[in-house]
Amino acid sequence: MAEKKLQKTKPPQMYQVVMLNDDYTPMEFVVVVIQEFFNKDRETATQIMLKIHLDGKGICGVYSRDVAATKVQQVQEAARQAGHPLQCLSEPVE
Ligand code: TYC
Repeated sequence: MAEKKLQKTKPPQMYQVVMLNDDYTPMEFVVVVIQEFFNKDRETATQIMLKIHLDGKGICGVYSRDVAATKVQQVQEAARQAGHPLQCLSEPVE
């Protein structure tokens, strides 16, 4: 009889998009970026921005690897176009 393997499918690894504080990017720009690319309302975006400002970094959202990489690119491009040094990265959760 053919060997039967139990097929276990693990949920995919998720990635958190982390934004870093700096001394130059305006708070308002960060709030707008978080609203626009991470689909947060203004109040939530402001809370996340203030957390980054105070703690040095903060999580803007958790996504599959490709989506997280796209978010990072979108933030980097928006910051570059506006001439701000805002930095953002994605890393595996846990
Ligand atoms: N620290 C910046 C300021 O005082 C604001 C800021 C917040 C910058 C969050 C980047 O990811 C950031 N203007």
